Amino acid sequence: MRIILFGAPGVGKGTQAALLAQRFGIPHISTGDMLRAAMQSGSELGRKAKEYVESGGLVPDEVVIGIVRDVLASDACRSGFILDGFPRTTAQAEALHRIFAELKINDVQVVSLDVAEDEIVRRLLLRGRADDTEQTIRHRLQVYADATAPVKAFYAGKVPVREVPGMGTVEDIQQRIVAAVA
Ligand code: B4P
Repeated sequence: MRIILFGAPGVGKGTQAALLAQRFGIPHISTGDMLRAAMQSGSELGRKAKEYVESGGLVPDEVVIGIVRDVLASDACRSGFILDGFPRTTAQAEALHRIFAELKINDVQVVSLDVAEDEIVRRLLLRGRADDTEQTIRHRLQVYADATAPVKAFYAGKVPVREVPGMGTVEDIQQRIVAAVA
């Protein structure tokens, strides 16, 4: 099972990816989690990422593309993976396509989660992570509309794109995703 989980910030990508990873026994690759772990450890990657993550901007493409390539090339991803939060720009999607070709990775599906904007803001304010202030959330939603939403058009006609409504309980949404990728 090879899934790219796509959607706006706060649609529940991280929540659903963790459950899918458990269900299918495959790695959950979250660029957001990797960047936050790097920031916490104070590594060079973390120092590079900090200002972007804290303001709700996107970390430069070359930084995230490098870390994703290394993970996908690892043995752990041989039988599948869930990509959560990557790609977020068309340049990242193009790079990912080249990585798939290079590593001979096929059978990838995109699962696109959709949630109304008011509900996204409500969920993120409730989550209360350091980058979940009202101002940062609005900025992340704008960045999503400008830079990330066009990625879906990139995938149209290249790989199957499963549209899944992201409103409802976590369990209901999980069932919808499992049915969509079967
Ligand atoms: P991410 O870590 O990817 O976070 P996210 O998009 O905000 O959240 P997600 O959609 O995973 O929502 P979650 O399940 O947590 O990105 C953070 C930052 O990292 C970015 O702003 C950027 O700076 C940087 N970054 C990451 N990847 C990058 C890349 N590729 N390129 C450049 N920069 C990058 O759910 C949100 C909340 O809703 C949770 O509290 C959850 O409990 C709740 N929830 C989930 N499902 C629910 C449901 N069904 N009902 C009610 N609540 C629900």
